[in-house]
Amino acid sequence: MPVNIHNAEIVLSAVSQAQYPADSLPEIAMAGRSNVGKSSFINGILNRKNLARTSSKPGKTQQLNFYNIDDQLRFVDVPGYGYAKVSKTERAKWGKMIEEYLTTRENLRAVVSLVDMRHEPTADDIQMYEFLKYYEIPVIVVATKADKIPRGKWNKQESIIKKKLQFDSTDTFIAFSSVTKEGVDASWDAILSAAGIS
Ligand SMILES: Nc1nc2c(ncn2[C@@H]2O[C@H](COP(=O)(O)OP(=O)(O)OP(=O)(O)O)[C@@H](O)[C@H]2O)c(=O)[nH]1
Ligand SMILES: [Mg+2]
Repeated sequence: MPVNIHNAEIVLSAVSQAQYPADSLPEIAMAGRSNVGKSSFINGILNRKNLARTSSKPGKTQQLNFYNIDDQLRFVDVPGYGYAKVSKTERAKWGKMIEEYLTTRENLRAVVSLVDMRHEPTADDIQMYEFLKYYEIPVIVVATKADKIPRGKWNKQESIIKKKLQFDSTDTFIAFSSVTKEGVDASWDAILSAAGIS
């Protein structure tokens, strides 16, 4: 492993461009529906319990949280979309914050787009994927909570998700579980390759 995962820490939280870190480290952002497991994914691949705050209540992550990984790359934990109990104003603020980051950030190398492996992608999931394709941002689709469905159904779920998303075969698809750690190695391979670290 070319990065030391024990050397990971939060750098800062930001709501707008002026607050982003100023250097040129490659960044990988985690996007997905609220409660899909973005923060758990970060903790899972870093083998940490609570570096990124998680919660069974949706809406836990409210700002862009930047994590420094061994001074070689950064993870950006993005607040989740599709949470019904937020006001229109809040939703518009979220939209602006994430759109600004995704469309202007030169450090961004790929987005880990997380979807729940148990279900068909939601309209929001599809919209996010289309948005990333439109801006030609490489995508790593991570299907979370794989531990909650029997292994025998994984292939079928993968097909359903890919079909719904109109999955581009140049992107990577990974079945993941933060409980069993399934998919950790594949995730690192995809992330390091996108970040240009070998
Ligand atoms: N069984 C199982 N539960 C998971 C998995 N990943 C996340 N969870 C649970 O799902 C809930 C939400 O996880 P978070 O990581 O906080 O989700 P998030 O996407 O960061 O949510 P927001 O910050 O609200 O956008 C928590 O109760 C987690 O324990 C997984 O792979 N398997
Ligand atoms: Mg979160």
